[in-house]
Amino acid sequence: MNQIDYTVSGNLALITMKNPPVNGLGYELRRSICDGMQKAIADPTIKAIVLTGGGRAFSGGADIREFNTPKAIAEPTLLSVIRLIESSPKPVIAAVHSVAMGGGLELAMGCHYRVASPGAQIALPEVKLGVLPGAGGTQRLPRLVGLEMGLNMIVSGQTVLSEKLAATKLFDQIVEGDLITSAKAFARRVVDEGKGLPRVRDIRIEHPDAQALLQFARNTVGAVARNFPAPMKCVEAVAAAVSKPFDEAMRFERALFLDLVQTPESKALRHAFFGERAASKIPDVPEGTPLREIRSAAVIGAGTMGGGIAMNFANAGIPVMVLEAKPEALEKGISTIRANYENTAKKGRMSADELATRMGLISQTLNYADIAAADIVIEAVFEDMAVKEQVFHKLDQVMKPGAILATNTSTLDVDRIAAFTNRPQDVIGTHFFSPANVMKLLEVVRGEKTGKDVLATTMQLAKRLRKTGVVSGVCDGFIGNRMIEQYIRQAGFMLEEGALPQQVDRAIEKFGFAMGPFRMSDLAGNDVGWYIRKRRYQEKPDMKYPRIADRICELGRFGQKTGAGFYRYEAGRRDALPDPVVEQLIVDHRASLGLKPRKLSDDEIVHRLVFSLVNEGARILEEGIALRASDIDMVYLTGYGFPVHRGGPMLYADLYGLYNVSVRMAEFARNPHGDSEFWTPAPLLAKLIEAGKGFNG
Ligand code: T1G
Repeated sequence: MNQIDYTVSGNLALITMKNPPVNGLGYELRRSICDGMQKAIADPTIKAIVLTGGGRAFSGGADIREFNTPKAIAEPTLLSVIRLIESSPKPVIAAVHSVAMGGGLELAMGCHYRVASPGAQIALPEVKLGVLPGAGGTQRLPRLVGLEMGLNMIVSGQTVLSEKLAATKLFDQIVEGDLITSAKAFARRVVDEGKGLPRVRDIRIEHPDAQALLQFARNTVGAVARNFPAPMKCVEAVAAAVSKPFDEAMRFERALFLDLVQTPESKALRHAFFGERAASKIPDVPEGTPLREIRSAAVIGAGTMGGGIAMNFANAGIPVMVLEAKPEALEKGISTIRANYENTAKKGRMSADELATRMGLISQTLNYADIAAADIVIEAVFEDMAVKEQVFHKLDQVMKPGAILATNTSTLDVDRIAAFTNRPQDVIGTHFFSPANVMKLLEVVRGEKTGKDVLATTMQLAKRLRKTGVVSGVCDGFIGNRMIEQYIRQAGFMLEEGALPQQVDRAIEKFGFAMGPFRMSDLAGNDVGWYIRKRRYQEKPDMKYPRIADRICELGRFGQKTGAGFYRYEAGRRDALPDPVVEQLIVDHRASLGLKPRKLSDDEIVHRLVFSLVNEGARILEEGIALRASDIDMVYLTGYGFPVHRGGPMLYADLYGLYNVSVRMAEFARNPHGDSEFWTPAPLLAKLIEAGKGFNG
């Protein structure tokens, strides 16, 4: 009983779960609840039992960490705990507060009565983890809140606040004030009035046309959940609640759950759940590191990036001042921000008041003196070291002591930038991804001298800006861009070997990427990559590089912004249309190399692209640029459109099997054209294969 408190008051027993942080229903807690229940049932002086959660949650559900381990199915399973409660000869009253999710809500629904505080987060979010409620949730929730609401909550995983469910059978009372006092009073009334032992399983689901509703749900889910099997199985489990006897439907639900929990999609979603949380943990920066207060911000540069960055602060309610060198640039930047907000408002996603509030938080200036008092300043000027040097010299002179000086550079050396100031401990990289007000990823680049408090403050700011902050060390391209460079190289080699842009893009988009490399390049602007490659050719003259992208740029085909790139674009449209000019250019280029084109399979295309990320990611990991493999996955899931149902490049490699990855890499290395040296497995990869391990343990 070490994970509950068991207290008695009068003829009531109070069982309080205590498994911080969220009373995850792991084996120990399940065991403890059963022990507490048996004790109360055996005690003749106890007439009713109140069950609640200690700390910040009633219960956040099953302990996801136990999934796919023996503990998850060790008796008493959650099903057994709920069965013990439901069959109790004494009434069990759940006192629900803060969070009752997943198995936590299922536990409450197994009780005879439920009282709740207002504002409690109620959800069956299992579908977001690639599974479905596996302890009766699909059978009990529709019985308590109605078929339509139950179906919607289970298929979407959405959270509903307890008071919104006050009119349903889910809660017998929503109680203001002290929950436990009210729950005990309710329990005493149950006993005194002999209100009996109502079981949710005995409630009949009433609906005028259940089959039509279920068919509508099947059609809707089928259309949107192509890569995820769980939503459709949620519908089928709820359908069983309508058509099958309770116990048979429970067995059906359990079978679906056990099937889903083994799927790669569920493993990917659970990996992302924990990966998002792990990313904010920095081994040598303790939890309690004092933070600097961020009450105001400044952004240098009102271009696409600077404007987007400023919007992040306004969206978080943080006043931000935008500085530009020229009035016309400043004017253009601010009007672009306003236009973005107006566009959102036009779509009904922002009210006029909200728009005014956001714009009211954004001020502008041409004068550095005006930003001196800002708590953080983020530079988003041209990606050129000389320009950065000018800006950081100025910031060093102007900014108040203790201000954080951040650079939005996407590849340049943050240590060199820090050295332009006398306060390198205050300098950090905050690499936003375009469009900065949309993309969730924020690479937080830790310089050699960046202070721990500056790092901790910036990571906390990432959360306030609703970004996924991932710490990167200093190297060319940090984590994401360093890996994507290898990905783009392989894509270019494959054009030279025999593929066309549309085949490469189609193959990787079928794998699940939001956009293939050539469509992505046309969108971002082919000149961006061209600028970096020119630098690369100087820095690494021996590095083997495909050259078709250069040929495309030499024709001024920079992509959508010039109406043509790897594809052609009709005026005012963004559809990427295959272009015979490009195909001829590729044919001519192959001939100039003396290359006889060959057929490449989609499988080769996909795995050369993905495993190029994996091999470079392994090098980044062993160099300590990334703290953990799941950080690399979070970078790709939140910044590069890697398919969520695959979990990120490193998890995909784990599930593919690292030995099998090395076999494919050996195959790619035998290809005389695709840079066989690059395909030497990174030492860490070889080590893990040797140990029979994966990147993620
Ligand atoms: N299992 C294990 N750890 C969990 C957990 C869980 N269910 N929920 C949270 N944590 C950890 C989390 O990793 C973090 O750890 C800490 O708690 C605080 O979380 C049979 C099969 C509950 C709304 O999907 O949505 O029940 O980083 O930072 O913002 O049908 O956590 O501190 O080490 O998110 O206050 C279904 C998932 C499970 C709920 C709290 N339940 N959790 O949010 O804190 S499957 C869920 C959340 C299931 C049954 C099925 C949120 C929260 P660390 P946090 P928060």
